[in-house]
Amino acid sequence: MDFTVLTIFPEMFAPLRESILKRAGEAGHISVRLVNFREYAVSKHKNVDDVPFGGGSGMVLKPEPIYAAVRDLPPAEGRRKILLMTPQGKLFNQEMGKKLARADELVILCGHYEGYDERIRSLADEEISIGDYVLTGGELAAMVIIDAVSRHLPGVLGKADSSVDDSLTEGLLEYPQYTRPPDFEGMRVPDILLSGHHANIQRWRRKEAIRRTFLRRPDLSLTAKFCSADYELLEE
Ligand code: 6GU
Repeated sequence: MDFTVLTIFPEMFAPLRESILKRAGEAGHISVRLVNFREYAVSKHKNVDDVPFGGGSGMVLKPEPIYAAVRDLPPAEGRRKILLMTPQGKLFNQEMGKKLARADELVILCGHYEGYDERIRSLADEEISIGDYVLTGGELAAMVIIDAVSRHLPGVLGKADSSVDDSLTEGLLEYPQYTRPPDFEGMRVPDILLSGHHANIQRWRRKEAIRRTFLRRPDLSLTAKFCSADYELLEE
């Protein structure tokens, strides 16, 4: 997957050069190209924003630099999607991350200031928000998208922790996990996990995942995928 990010703060993307995404880049599973669209500004002072027509506080991103940067992208080599990061976009979730991972190239437009000139929206295939709060800019949101999408690409995660096993792929929260020691300051690991009885452990984990989802995220429990075995499990 080739990510191209249009931003006036390319230095903000340093975190992508750590850990799993660093390895994914080195292995050629992903590439991240940062384009500073200020370089496409035409005015003497390289302005990318201006005051809003009609008045009001704050500045608005001008259309020209972003249009010029998009028009200057190399021709798409496969399926290219252009995403606009905005709190007014569709709320990002696990399923959207999985779908976006089917593209060959994602171009991510990051805004700043109070907003975008409305005409910038016509460049985008999709507008995406990462949650119902306002960030100072789209850069952190873009990194969230890059991370959540990359996890679904072949080779990025090892086989041992494939994204296929993500709890949210089933629409549920994760079951409780424990490691050694079995007794830490009187807090004991549930006996069933020490029993070695694989089938019982699987059932316990499924039940705890359902319980936790129902208690913490009742909204998710309405859309989770349940099977007939789940009903028996919950009647025990
Ligand atoms: Cl994508 N951008 C900004 N600026 N704020 C946000 C957001 C995006 N998603 C949630 N809040």
